[in-house]
Amino acid sequence: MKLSIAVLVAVALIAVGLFATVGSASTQATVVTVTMTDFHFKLSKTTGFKRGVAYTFKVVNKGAALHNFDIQTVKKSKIIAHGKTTSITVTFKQAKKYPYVCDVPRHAELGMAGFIKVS
Ligand SMILES: [Cu+2]
Repeated sequence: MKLSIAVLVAVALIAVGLFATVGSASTQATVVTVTMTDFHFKLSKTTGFKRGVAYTFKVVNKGAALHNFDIQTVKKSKIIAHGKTTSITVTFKQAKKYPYVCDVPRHAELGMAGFIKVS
């Protein structure tokens, strides 16, 4: 009797462990916070991007003006107001430098532009 309970507990623990492993592998993307000000982007992660890996860019507008985060040819966030947050999830397909900008007129030339280097 004692032995069978121990076996049951062991099986239950293994099952929980398997579920936890599968769950995290399929749903977790690396979160990168993109802080937007007038007129600058600051990314919480700037190096070590890998192709084939999912990244969720959490885009936060701390400026006064409207802004967005547009990874050109890949995906763009919506344009958001001061104090708002939005997000986009991206999996880069190629090892190259992906340019990003803010799409609001003149913001890129004022400094809201950069590159994400993917290897
Ligand atoms: Cu902007």
